[in-house]
Amino acid sequence: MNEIKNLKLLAAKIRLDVLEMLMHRGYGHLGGSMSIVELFAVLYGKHLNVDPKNPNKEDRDMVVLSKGHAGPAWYSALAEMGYFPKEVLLTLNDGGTILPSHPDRNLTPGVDATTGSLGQGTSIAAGIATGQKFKGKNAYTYLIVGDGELNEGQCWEAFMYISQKKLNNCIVIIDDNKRQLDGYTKDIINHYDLKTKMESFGFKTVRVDGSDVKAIDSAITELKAVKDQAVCIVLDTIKGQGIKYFEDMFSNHSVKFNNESINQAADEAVEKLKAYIAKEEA
Ligand SMILES: Cc1ncc(C[n+]2csc(CCOP(=O)(O)OP(=O)(O)O)c2C)c(N)n1
Ligand SMILES: [Mg+2]
Repeated sequence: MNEIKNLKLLAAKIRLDVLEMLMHRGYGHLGGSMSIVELFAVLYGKHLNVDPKNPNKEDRDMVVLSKGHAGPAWYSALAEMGYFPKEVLLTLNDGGTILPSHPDRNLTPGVDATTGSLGQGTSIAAGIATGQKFKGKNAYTYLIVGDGELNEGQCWEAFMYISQKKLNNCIVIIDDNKRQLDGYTKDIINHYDLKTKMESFGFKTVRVDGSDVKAIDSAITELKAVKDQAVCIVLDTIKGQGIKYFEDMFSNHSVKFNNESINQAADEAVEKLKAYIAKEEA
C-alpha cells in the first residue's frame, strides 16, 4: 500500500474515532475537529518526530493546538498512534478522564501545550519554538490556529514575533474553514485573503486544500526546508469536513446528537467510514 493511501486510511480512522467519541458523549465540537483530520493524519502519519512509547523524548517535535476545542481530533490521532488505548477515547469529558474537552498537557500523553482560551496557543508555540532554537535542537513546532481565532489580537502579536525572529521551525497552520462559532468569518471579522495577509507579515505562505493529504504533505515538506523566514500554511478546509450532512449543517460548531435526522446521518457516516477502512485494510 502506498504512502498516500496509508495517510487517507489514517484520516478515515481519525474521522471515525472523532464521530464515535462525540456520539458517545452526546455532543461536542464536531465542525472544527473534522476540518483538521487530514492535517493530523499527515502530521502523525508522516512528519512528526515523536515516539508514542516515550511521549517526553528529547528533541521531539511539538504540536500546539491553539484552537483547543478541536481536542477530539488530536486525541483520536494520538490514540491511533498508540499513545493510549483507543477505548480511552470514549471517556472524553468524563470526570477524572485523561481527555478533557480542551487539551491539558498535565493529563494527556502526547499533549505538550494546554489550550482552549483562543489566541494563547500562538504565544505558547512561539515560546516553544524559541526554546528549540536556543537549545540548538533540530525540532519543529506545529501551531494550529483557527480562522475565527484570528479575531484575537494575541495571534497577530505572536505572528509578528515569529516573523521578526525568523522562527522557521514554527510551522503556523491556519485552519481556514470559513466559519467560527456562530457564523461566517467574513461576516464577523473579515480576514480578507489570509495568504496575502500572512505574506505581508513576513511569512512564506502556501495555501492548500486541507482535505487533500498529498497537498498537505507537499506543503509541509516544502516549508520544512525553508531557512531564515517564518512559514505558514493556510489550510483551505470545510467546517465539518468529510461528512456531507455535517458540512451542510449551518450550526455545526458544536453538535448535539439529539434528533433523528442528526443521529441517522451520524450512523450512516459511521457505516461508510467503517466500510472504507475494512476495504482498504483487506
Ligand atoms: C478567548 C476565548 N474566547 C471565546 C472562546 C469560545 N470559543 C470557542 S471556539 C470559538 C470559535 C472559534 O472559531 P474558529 O477559530 O474558526 O474555530 P473552528 O472553526 O476551527 O471550530 C469560540 C468563540 C474561547 N474558547 N476562548
Ligand atoms: Mg473556523
